[in-house]
This record gives sequence, C-alpha cells and structure tokens, in this order.
Amino acid sequence: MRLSSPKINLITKLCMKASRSLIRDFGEIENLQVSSKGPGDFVSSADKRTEKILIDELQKAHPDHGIVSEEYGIINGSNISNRWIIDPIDGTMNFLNGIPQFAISIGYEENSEIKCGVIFNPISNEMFYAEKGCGAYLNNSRIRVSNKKKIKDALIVTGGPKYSSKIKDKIFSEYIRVSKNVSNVRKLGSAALDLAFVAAGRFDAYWQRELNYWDIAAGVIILRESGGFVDFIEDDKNFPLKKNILASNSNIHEELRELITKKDIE
Ligand code: 2AM
Ligand code: CA
Repeated sequence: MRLSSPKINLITKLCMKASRSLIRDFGEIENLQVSSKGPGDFVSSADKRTEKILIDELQKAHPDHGIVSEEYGIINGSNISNRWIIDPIDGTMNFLNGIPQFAISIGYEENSEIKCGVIFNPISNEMFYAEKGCGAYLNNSRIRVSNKKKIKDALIVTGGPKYSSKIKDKIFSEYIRVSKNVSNVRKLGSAALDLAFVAAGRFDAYWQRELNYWDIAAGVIILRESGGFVDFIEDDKNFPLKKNILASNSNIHEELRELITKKDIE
C-alpha cells in the first residue's frame, strides 16, 4: 500500500479477509448455474457471509461507530459522527452470472462527509482506495482521471434502469441522447467499480439514476481524490436516500449534464 493510514490499513485488510470466502463462493457459481435450484439463494448467503465478516471486524475495531450496510441495515444509528457505509457485493447480478466484475465497497464518513473509501475486486485483485487530502490509488500506484476535453471523444459508463424502475422511459431516452453524442457508452453492472474506473481514467464519466448510498459512498472519495468531480444530475429531493449521480474527469461535466437532462425535441 502506498497510502498508509489507520483507517485505510484497517479497511484494506478487512477487504482481503472477507474476499477469501467470496472468491471461494464465486468459484461455486459455475456449478450452481447448471443445477435446477440455480444460484439465487447461494448468492444472498455469500452476500450475508461477506457482510458479517466486515461488520464483526469493524465492530471489534470501533465498537461505538455507526454502520450502514446493504443487507443488515443500520447499527449504532445514533452515531452519525463516525459511520461506515458497506456494500458487501456491489455488482450482485454479475456475481450471480459468474462475471468477475463485482467488488466489496466500504466508505467511512465523519459528520456526513466521506473521508475515505476502498473498493476491492477480489477476482482481478484490484484495490482502489483514497483518503481525503491524500490522493487516490490503485494497488501501489497513484491514479488520476482522464484528460479528455471533448465530449464527442468520451467513453462513458452508465447503469440501470432496474427492473422495478418507474422511470424506465426517461432513463432509456437519456441513454439514447448521450450515446448519439459521445464516442461510446458501456454498462458494466457495478456502480462502485464504474466510479473507480472513472477515477483511474479508464472511463471519462459515469452517470446513473436511482442508486443507494452504499453503491457509491466509497467511490465518491476515490473519484474526488483522483481529480474528478462528482455531484448529482439535478436537484435531488430524495437525498440522501436515492442517488442520481454524475461523475466525470471534470472537463466534460457540464456538457454531459446538459445532454442527460435536455428534453427530447418532440
Ligand atoms: P448491487 O449489485 O449491490 O445490487 C447495477 O446497475 C448497479 O446498480 C449495481 O451497483 C447495483 O448494486 C446497483 N443497484 C442498486 N439497486 C439495484 C437494484 N434494485 N437492481 C439492480 N441494480 C441495483
Ligand atoms: Ca450495490
């Protein structure tokens, strides 16, 4: 690790520990896909197992801290001064289908401000991490956002809509509008890794509607510390429940926002 701090050391070690069973579980998916039962229940128990390891260790290190976690919910809810935000498997659908694009995501905030975060893909062995004021890293190297300035040259990543979304048409029309005006658009299925990939300069920007806080908490600080800019697509009345996020190398931010929010010409 190039960046060493008590919090970063704790959560990177935690990710390594939790990933051992996660890697084993991922190896089982192929067998389960051909079984009549399918891997659905198995994945949710992999999710819970990973989460339990993370929560147990965090509570050992910081018994009084608050924790918000996708499966378990809220622990020590009254402590909002020191709070951990956990997504044990971000990219569950990929995991379920044997696609190695998923990650453990852990963010840490003080008084509602994200201070550090780690996103770990245990299959590619890529650990993205950052602490406020100390830069962003991928394994042992510093990462930076891309320098692309023209939106027509940009490679953009997005996600959704979810099956249950009530704004599918809106999301699809945004997708078409953006696709027509940029070099290309990808959908990789893990919000946390999408943000980390913008931070590493692999994509020039990312947007997605209807996310949960645990999908993006760690990614926000990693992106900011890599020189990127992240905010919300438009005034977000549901904040901090559902997030409509826009993240970029900062050069193409406003142009992309305009493209996303522009109404279709009838
Ligand atoms: P998850 O894998 O933890 O569910 C996929 O587009 C991204 O959106 C993933 O990061 C996924 O997180 C997130 N997401 C959040 N809620 C979702 C939902 N109900 N259905 C699909 N993806 C969801
Ligand atoms: Ca998630």
